[in-house]
Amino acid sequence: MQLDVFLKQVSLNHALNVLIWHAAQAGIEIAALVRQGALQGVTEKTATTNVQGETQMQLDIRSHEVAIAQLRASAVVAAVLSEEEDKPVMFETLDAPFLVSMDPLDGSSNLAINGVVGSIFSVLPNTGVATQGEQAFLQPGQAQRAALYVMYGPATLLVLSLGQGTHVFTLDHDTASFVLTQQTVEIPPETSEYAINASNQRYWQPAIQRYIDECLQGAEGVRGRDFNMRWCASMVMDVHRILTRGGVFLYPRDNKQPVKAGRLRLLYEANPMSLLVAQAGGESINGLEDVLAIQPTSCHQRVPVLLGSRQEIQRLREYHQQATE
Ligand code: AFP
Repeated sequence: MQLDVFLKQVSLNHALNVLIWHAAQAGIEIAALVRQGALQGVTEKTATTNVQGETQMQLDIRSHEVAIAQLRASAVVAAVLSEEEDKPVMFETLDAPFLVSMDPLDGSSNLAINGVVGSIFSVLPNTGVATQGEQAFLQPGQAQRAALYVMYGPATLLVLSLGQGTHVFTLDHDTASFVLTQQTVEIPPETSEYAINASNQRYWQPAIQRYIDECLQGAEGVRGRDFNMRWCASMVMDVHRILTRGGVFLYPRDNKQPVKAGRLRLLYEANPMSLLVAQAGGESINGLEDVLAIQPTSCHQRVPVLLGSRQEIQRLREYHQQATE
C-alpha cells in the first residue's frame, strides 16, 4: 500500500496528510542527493557553522532548502524550525494549522565515511505563531500531531507515527513512492543490546556508570546475561535498530561540558524520536522524566535522551531515582 493510500485510510485530517506527503517528497529529493555523494559535491564541508556551532556540510544546506521548499508548497505549514537556522522560517501562510521542527540531515558527519544519515520531522499544532513568534514552538512532545524520519541507508525508509502506532515505508525508486512494508512496529520490552558513545565514560553520572558497568559484567554480573553494544553516531540509524530489534540508545547528561544538558536537541531530535519509540511500545526519558512531558524553554534546547525497550528504560529510571535519594 502506498503512503498516500495509507494516509487516507488512517487519518481524516486532510491537511496533516498533505503535510506528510510533502515531507515524504522532501525525503525522496534528499535521497537522490545523498545517492550522488561526491559526484554532486555534497560530501564537501562549507565554511559556515550552524546555530550549534557545528561545521555545515553542503548537503546539510541543500537538505534544509529542499525541505523548506516542500513544506512551503504544502500550504498547511505556518513556520519551520530547522537545525540549520537560528530562527524559525516564517511562511506567508502564518495561520496555517501546523508548525514543523526538523533536522533536515541528522548524522551528517557520517557522509564523509558514506555512512547512514536521515531527516527528522516533528509536527506541532500552530497555536498562534503569528502573534507568539518562535515561542509557539515551545510545546511539549506530547502535543506532536505526527513524527517521522526518512533514513537514507541501503534502502530509503520512511518511519511515521500519527499517534496511533509506528509504521515503516520503503521507497520504491522506480515509482518514486513510499510503500508500506511494516505496520505497527513493536519494540521487544526486554533486550540485551545498548548504544552509547563510550568515549564519554569518565564524564557520565552515577546512574549511567552503574547501568553500563552491569551490562559489561554480562553473565557473571547482576544482570546474569551477556550484552551486546552498537554505536552508529547517527541517531536515525541507532533508533531504527531499536525499532527493529530492541535495545536502548543512550545520550545521557554528562560532565564533559556542564553547560550542555546533553547533546541531542529536544524539538527536532528527542521529541520526534520519542513519539516514534513510544508508539512502538518503548519508552523515552531524560533520566527521571518522560522526554515527551518536558516543557521546552528554547528552540534549540538540548536534553539527555535514554530511549528504547520498556523494561530497560524503567531500570534506568530507577537507577536515576536511587542516585538522587
Ligand atoms: P551530526 O549531525 O553532527 O553528525 O550529529 C549527529 C548526532 O546529533 C546524532 O545523530 C548522534 O546520535 C550523535 O550526534 C552522535 O554524537 P557523538 O559524535 O558524540 O557520538
